[in-house]
Amino acid sequence: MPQANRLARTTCPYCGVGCGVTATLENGQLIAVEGDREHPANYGRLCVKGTALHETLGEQGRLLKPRVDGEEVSWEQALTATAERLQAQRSAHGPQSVAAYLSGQLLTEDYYVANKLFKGFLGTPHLDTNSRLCMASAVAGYKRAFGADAVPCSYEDLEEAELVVLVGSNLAWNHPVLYQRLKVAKERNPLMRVVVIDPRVTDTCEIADLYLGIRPGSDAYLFNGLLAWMADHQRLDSVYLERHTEGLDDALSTARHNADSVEVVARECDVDAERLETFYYWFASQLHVVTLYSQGVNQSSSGTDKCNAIINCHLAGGKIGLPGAGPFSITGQPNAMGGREVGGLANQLAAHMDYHTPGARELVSRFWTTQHLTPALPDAPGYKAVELFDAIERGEITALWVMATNPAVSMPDGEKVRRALAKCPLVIVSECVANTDLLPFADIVLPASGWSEKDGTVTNSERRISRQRGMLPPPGEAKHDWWILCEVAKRLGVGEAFDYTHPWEIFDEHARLSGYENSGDTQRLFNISGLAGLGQAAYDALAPIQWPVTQQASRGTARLFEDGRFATANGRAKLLPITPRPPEQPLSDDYPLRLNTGRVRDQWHTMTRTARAPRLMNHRAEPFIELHPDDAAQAGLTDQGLAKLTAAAGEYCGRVRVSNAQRQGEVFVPMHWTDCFTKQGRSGALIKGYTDPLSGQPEAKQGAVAVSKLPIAWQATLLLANELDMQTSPWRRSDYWARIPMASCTRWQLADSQPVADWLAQVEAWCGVSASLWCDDPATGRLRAAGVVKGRLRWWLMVGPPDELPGLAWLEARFNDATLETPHRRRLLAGCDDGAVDTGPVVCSCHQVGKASIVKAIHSGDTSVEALGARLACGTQCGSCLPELKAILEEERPHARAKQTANTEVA
Ligand SMILES: Nc1nc2c(c(=O)[nH]1)N[C@H]1C(S)=C(S)[C@@H](COP(=O)(O)OP(=O)(O)OC[C@H]3O[C@@H](n4cnc5c(=O)[nH]c(N)nc54)[C@H](O)[C@@H]3O)O[C@H]1N2
Ligand SMILES: Nc1nc2c(c(=O)[nH]1)N[C@H]1C(S)=C(S)[C@@H](COP(=O)(O)OP(=O)(O)OC[C@H]3O[C@@H](n4cnc5c(=O)[nH]c(N)nc54)[C@H](O)[C@@H]3O)O[C@H]1N2
Ligand code: SF4
Ligand SMILES: [Mo]
Repeated sequence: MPQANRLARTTCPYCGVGCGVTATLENGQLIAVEGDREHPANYGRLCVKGTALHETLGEQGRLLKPRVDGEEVSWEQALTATAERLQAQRSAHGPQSVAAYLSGQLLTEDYYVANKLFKGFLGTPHLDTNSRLCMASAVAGYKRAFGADAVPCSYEDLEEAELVVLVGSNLAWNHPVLYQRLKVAKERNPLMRVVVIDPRVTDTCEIADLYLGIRPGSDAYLFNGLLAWMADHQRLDSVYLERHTEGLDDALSTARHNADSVEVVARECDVDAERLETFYYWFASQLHVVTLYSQGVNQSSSGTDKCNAIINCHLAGGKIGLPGAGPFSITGQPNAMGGREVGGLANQLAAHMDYHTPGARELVSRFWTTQHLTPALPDAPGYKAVELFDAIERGEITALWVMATNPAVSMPDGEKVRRALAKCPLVIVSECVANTDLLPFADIVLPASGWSEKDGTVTNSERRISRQRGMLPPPGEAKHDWWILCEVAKRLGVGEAFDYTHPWEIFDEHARLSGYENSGDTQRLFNISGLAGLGQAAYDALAPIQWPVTQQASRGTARLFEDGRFATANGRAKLLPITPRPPEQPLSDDYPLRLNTGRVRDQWHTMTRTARAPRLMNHRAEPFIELHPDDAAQAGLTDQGLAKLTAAAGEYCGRVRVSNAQRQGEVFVPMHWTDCFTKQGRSGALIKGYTDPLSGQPEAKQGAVAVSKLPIAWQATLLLANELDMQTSPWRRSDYWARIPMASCTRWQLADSQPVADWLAQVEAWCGVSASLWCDDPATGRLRAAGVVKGRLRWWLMVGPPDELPGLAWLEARFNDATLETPHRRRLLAGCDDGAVDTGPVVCSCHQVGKASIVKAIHSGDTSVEALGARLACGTQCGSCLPELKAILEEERPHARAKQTANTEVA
């Protein structure tokens, strides 16, 4: 008998906005998701990644069984091997030879247990996290200024601000729901202004009143200049500075030294002086200013300084601790904040205490009862991510446990990291999916449960703790990360400290530690002791709440520092003297272009989950290289051609996107593609491992590369029935390939420098199925062919550039036909139904609306996104494509008008 639908509330596992999700479960399956209307992060909204969550689930492609040395084994064998081999490395090389590399995508409970096991009981400080690549500079900046890693703001502050400054943040794509909230607030408050500071014109600029397309890496000049300007124009809040801060004189004189006039700053930042001064004027004359910053600031060899340059300006103007004001570092991962809270960075201990916090080491030892252990809790920080992999390469660290991250892709100096992984005697990987670039390096593979299966908490960008709830059983033998860690702890002989039976017990311990001997003075700000002792039922029912949560603040805390007291020893916030530094990766004759890397709207990091939802592959299907028309022309590149980037550390191939959104001399590549999806498209291979000296965060936004045309003799598109899509696919030997999973087949884009003499023989050799129908044009080298076996379409091939492809939906559907009907069979080479129109590349992922349909609607009179939405439904669900719709409108309107005028004239 079918069970009735059940609704469950949980939290989205992607970005740091931390949206509440309501999931519909039917017959043990999660069949739909929508935004939780009561969740204070999103009030019912979801972005396109969130709305596709249920399409990423299912057993296929998941890791189902543990493996040791490539063999599937029982959990008992896997856990024993993990414990024994870790122990063996420790005995042979000492506790500090063992390391863990964690992730902001673990739940707080998983994270807490890992940190406690490695630092507390294995006695190694070498436990770091991918948040090092992400938030480390923001953390270091806050700690220097406020004495604690404390995000002062709430999302509401963005809505209440009069001026919102977005620095190095493509909010429209990367925190889409927050962007939507900001956009609505701006529509409601016509006085609100938005400034975007980013070398690239991004979709976020859609709502910008002012855009500053600065030279990459020059942000510190810009904010130093602002501080000096405020001082020169009597816009400092001297009362606030006097009462609540220190360090102004130093900060100001340093700022004046290197950014003493608008002209100097305009030159350093390569922006128009008048526009720059407009920004200064706006910032200085508003009290309610939020500066929201992200990876364009953090991922820099001077990221911490840039964060402080921003914070300086807020302190100097007293624009903090008020509604609608503050320096707001927006977090990337769903639980980067939770990881910081448990102490998951190598320079932290636990509960926001670090090695320099007086008495912290003794306190944590007492709490964990590790005082009498040898080795004891480490007394100095461990290696930060880049140093960690260097230490592995040196042979100093010999055992590494990686959880929920993929350093083989996301670390800078990718080839070096891979060498280190290959060399490391023991690599343990906890992972959900069966295919990643990291798994081939693993000696022990542990299948982990994933979103919808795991149970625990995450903290979003505004310090709000929400529950992720387990709704489905993990597939195969996959287990929860905390459980795996506890079982290994038992086999290492420290089981009594890890005898948890449910995540609520772990959360409870974490909450108690945060309040343990915490006198409540502001120095240990991270305090959620108000959430201790919940018990399982209250934990399960926990409603989203912002820390600190204490007896005095039992309903959480929306905003910090309202009383002007900071978490420093003397309670004062610090302004810091900032000397701007250029990027470490030098441009040269060999590598003359500045490389920028980042995200695309519909993919999440290494695509292990988002590529499982075919509609998310449509927006950007292949790795790409975006560059300015002049640079393209100089290198002889055309839009949609193929090109290669070369850097000192490695190479990258992708499809060319010629774009005016890029500054001249700069290229942008996405960070998402891996060896699972393309031949050579890992951005990490191009970046050197230079880091910020304070935070250890790598300079992922400022590489140096050269671009050249990829020499090719042909391009082809091969669609394959999924059964024929093999790991060893021989077409992978082509100079370029990109694999694009679709709903009922797999698409491959291929290109090579060697001509193919006989395509029909070639494709038969590749697929083992000969061509049933084909047509070719020897004059142009174009060919279309298809292989049909017993009435079923097995493959479809087009030799020619991909811009000649028909829309692929019709062809894709043919792979589902049990027997191809004659009319369909006849249309196979055309690739579409008779008279069918090509809808073009997908712009709106939610409703799968293509560009050609949009252009057609504009030409027939639609002049606004609303009109397009009414006609085609595009942009009416998550809204992420609205900026792109607007851009197409801008582009097409003149043509449409011309056409309409012409029509009128004819009439
Ligand atoms: N769709 C999607 N959303 C995501 C993610 C994802 O993978 N996909 N990942 C999540 C994670 S973990 C993170 S950390 C966030 C990141 O969110 P963002 O920080 O918004 O993402 P990025 O695209 O890496 O970089 C932001 C912008 O910085 C700009 N930039 C580069 N150099 C400079 C510079 O020198 N100065 C300034 N001012 N700007 C510069 C880039 O051009 C880019 O537009 O996104 C989160 N959200
Ligand atoms: N060039 C360049 N490099 C970058 C960046 C950039 O902008 N440019 N950005 C950096 C930033 S900000 C970030 S955050 C990183 C992100 O980079 P990564 O962390 O390496 O990327 P993900 O794909 O998110 O990796 C998460 C892995 O964990 C698995 N997983 C998911 N959930 C679970 C779970 O619950 N348990 C376990 N055990 N596994 C799980 C996923 O399948 C996936 O393989 O990349 C960094 N690298
Ligand atoms: S905005 Fe972020 S948290 Fe919200 S639905 Fe999208 S990816 Fe998930
Ligand atoms: Mo991140």
